Order: sequence, then structure tokens, then C-alpha cells
Amino acid sequence: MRFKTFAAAAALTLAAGFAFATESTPGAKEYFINLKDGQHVKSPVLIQFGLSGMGIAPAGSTNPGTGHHHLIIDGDLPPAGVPIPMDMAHMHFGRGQTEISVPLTPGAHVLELALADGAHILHMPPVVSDP
Ligand SMILES: [Cu+2]
Repeated sequence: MRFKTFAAAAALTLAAGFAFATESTPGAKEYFINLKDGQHVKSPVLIQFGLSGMGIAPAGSTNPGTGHHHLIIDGDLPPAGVPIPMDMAHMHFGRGQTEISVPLTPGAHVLELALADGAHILHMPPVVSDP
């Protein structure tokens, strides 16, 4: 009897932990529409964000199956459950924008797109582009 009580408590804790991450739609993809890996570009660079399998909604929205784009330039993705930082390396498009023209310094840069929910947290599993 004592074992059963412990197992129930553990299951509840596990469920609560997953409640913080918004589920993504299976097969959803985030990608660059107009850029290829290794492409040479001129600054400022127009970057178009592609998304399939899910929808765009502004920051703050809790609609299932939606999120807003983030462009990460020479930065890292945050770990699961942590909001994407708001700094020079992490741009948020919380009004639902799907492109931007950004100035880039000469040299190599790593760009990555990430969809996140209304609270700026990556979905589970994450919907991110290839860097
Ligand atoms: Cu955001």
C-alpha cells in the first residue's frame, strides 16, 4: 500500500513538470525561406521565416498549435522550459512578423530560427531550424 501511494505521487510530479511546455504539432517545421547554408550575402540581409504544420500567433497567445518566430544570431538556444532571452543575439517577433532585414558585420555568422509559445518558451518537442 505504501508503495502505491509513492508511485501516485511520482506520477503527479512528472505530469506537473511537463505542464510548463506547450506541445508542438507532430511534423511541424521551422526553416529559412530564402537562405541556404554557406550562402554569401550583403548587409543588410532580408531573412524570411518559414513555418509549416503550425500557425503564427502573437506573444501572449495560448492558442494550441501556434507560436511566434525567434531569430538567433550567433547565440544559443535556451534549455527546455526557460524563456528565450531578449538580447542582441535573440530577436523576438511577438507581433507575428515573418521577416526582417538585419545588418550583419562582415564575416561568418550562425543563424537559427526557433518557434516558441506565447511565453517565449520552446515547444516540446522543439520546432527549430537547422543552424
Ligand atoms: Cu518571444
